[in-house]
Formats: sequence, C-alpha cells, structure tokens
Amino acid sequence: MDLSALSYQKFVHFALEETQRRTTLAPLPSQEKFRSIKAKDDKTMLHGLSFSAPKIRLLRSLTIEGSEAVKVLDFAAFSKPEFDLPIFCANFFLNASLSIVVLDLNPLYDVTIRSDYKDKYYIKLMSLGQKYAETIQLLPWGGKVTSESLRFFSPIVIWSMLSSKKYKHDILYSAFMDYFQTWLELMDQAVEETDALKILRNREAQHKYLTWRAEKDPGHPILKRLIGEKLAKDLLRNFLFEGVDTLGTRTFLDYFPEYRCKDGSINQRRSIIGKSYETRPWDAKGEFIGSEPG
Ligand code: BLA
Repeated sequence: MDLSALSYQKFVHFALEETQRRTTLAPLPSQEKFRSIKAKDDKTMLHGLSFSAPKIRLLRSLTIEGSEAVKVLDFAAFSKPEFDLPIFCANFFLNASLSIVVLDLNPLYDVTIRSDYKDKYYIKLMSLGQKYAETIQLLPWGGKVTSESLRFFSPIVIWSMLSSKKYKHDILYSAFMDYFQTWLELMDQAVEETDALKILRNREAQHKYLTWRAEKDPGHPILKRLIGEKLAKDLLRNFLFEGVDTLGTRTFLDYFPEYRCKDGSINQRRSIIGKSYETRPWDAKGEFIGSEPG
C-alpha cells in the first residue's frame, strides 16, 4: 500500500480548530522541545503540539510522518482534575501491511465496576459507538487485546486491526471527528467539582492511567528505534503522558503489583494475564458481556 499521500495533519487541524471555537487554548512549554524532531533515519519526522485550556489540563498531539514506512497519530486530551471527564484517546498506526486503530473516550473509572460513571457518560453515547463498530462494519473489532488494557477502554471503544489494504482514511477521519466533537460537548457541559475528595480521586485516576501508558504503551519500541532510548523516555514522561511524575506519588508497581518481579523490578511483558476478548465484550446497551480473561 502506498502511504505517501496519507497524512494525519487534517485530523490535528480539525481538532485544534474545533477546540478553539469553544475554548481558549494556551500553548504549553512542553511543546517547544517536541515540536519537531528528526528521527535517526533522517527521513521520519515527529511533530508534537501541546496546550491547556480552562477545563483542559493537557491536550496534546504527536504525529509521525515523513517516511513511506510508517504513519502514526497519537492524540489525547485530559481534563483538569476538577472534572471527571473521560480521556479522549486516538491512536492510529499505519504501515505497508497493517492498520491499528484505537479511538475512544477512555473512562476515568473502570466502567465494569463503576456503573454510576458508565451511566453518567456512556449510556447516551452508545449510538455513537454502534455507528462505527457494528452498523457499518468498517472498523471491526481487532481481535484479542491485552487484557489489562480493557479496563481503560469504554463500551464505545473502536479497537481495530486490519490489513492496510482495507484501511479507509476517510472513514477514520469521520469517526475521529464524531468522537472528538462528542468529547468537546462533554467538556462544555462539565461542571466543576468542588468536593476536595472527589477532585483527589479524579487526579489519582488520571495518574493511574498515565502510569499505565507511560510504562506499557505499545508504541515504545518504535519510538526508541526512531529517536533513541533517552529522548523516547523524555517524550513519554514529559510530553505524551505529562503528569505521570507530578499528579501523584504512587508508582507503576503500586497500581499494578502483579507486574512485580522477584528482584523488585517491573516485568517487561506488556501483559501478565495475556490477551483476551476475541470479540467485542460489550453489547449494544453497553453491558459488559466478556468472560473473565485467563
Ligand atoms: C498495538 N496499540 C496496539 C494495541 C493496542 C494499542 C491495544 C494492540 C496490542 C495489544 O493488545 O496490546 C493501544 N493500548 C492502546 C491504548 C491503550 C492501551 C491506546 O492500553 C490505552 C489505555 N501506537 C502508538 C504509537 C505507536 C504505536 C505512538 O500509540 C508507534 C510509534 C504502535 N501499536 C503500535 C504498534 C502496535 C500497536 C506497532 C502493534 C505491535 C504490538 O502489539 O506490540
């Protein structure tokens, strides 16, 4: 497949313009360092942008483009802890053979346990999930997935892994626009929490999420290959998952003790439980229908 004509820039432009229509974005200092990085192959470029806004702690985008070999969009938005908003998450990876898509409003709280949180945000969004996941079958469930990841996914997650021959840039663009608009509407409607305990819980939930992704995101090996271990780590901790070192003090092993090795280090495997969920583990009403992994 010829990737040269494809770009994720219009996704980023759309998201920033729509956000600016509703709120005021202020550039964050972290974007200076990661605005434009040339990879070791001398072809691939990494472009980072990061902003905050009155209700948004961090809205950031990373694109990887420039070589014909690979295209990546990693786009996320995190609210301030005074709001319990879901985390907007778009992760698209495309190379000559494979297309990987994760598009979701990742829940701040595990929706299989916290039905109040599911009811607050997802019940009225189920038709949006259905539109892309089931009705048009263009972004079919990608098959077994790291089981630990599932608690960070919502009932409307689009998780897809396809031969890049079947990749449809326009369908993905329209899904991205729909999901991002939805997130912006939730942001508009969000009312600031004043209960200090609830704010603390929101902050901790976001910190747990950041801790998971800063340690186990599947993009790490590629980032390390492109820009080297040291800069990749900097990018992960101070840009993509900024907040991992400031929003809380608990460590990866505090949150995920099952990854502890006998010598006290973190197990390098992505998954301890293994992959599961061959098919979509939520029904059309957002009820969890997956069996326990294992
Ligand atoms: C694969 N990326 C995946 C997979 C998931 C995600 C679920 C399938 C493999 C698996 O089951 O683990 C994405 N996982 C997520 C997300 C969350 C999560 C969004 O837990 C959130 C909680 N992906 C990137 C970037 C690159 C990238 C920046 O975000 C490259 C620079 C690449 N993702 C990438 C590649 C694979 C992948 C190459 C397939 C290889 C693999 O599975 O290791």
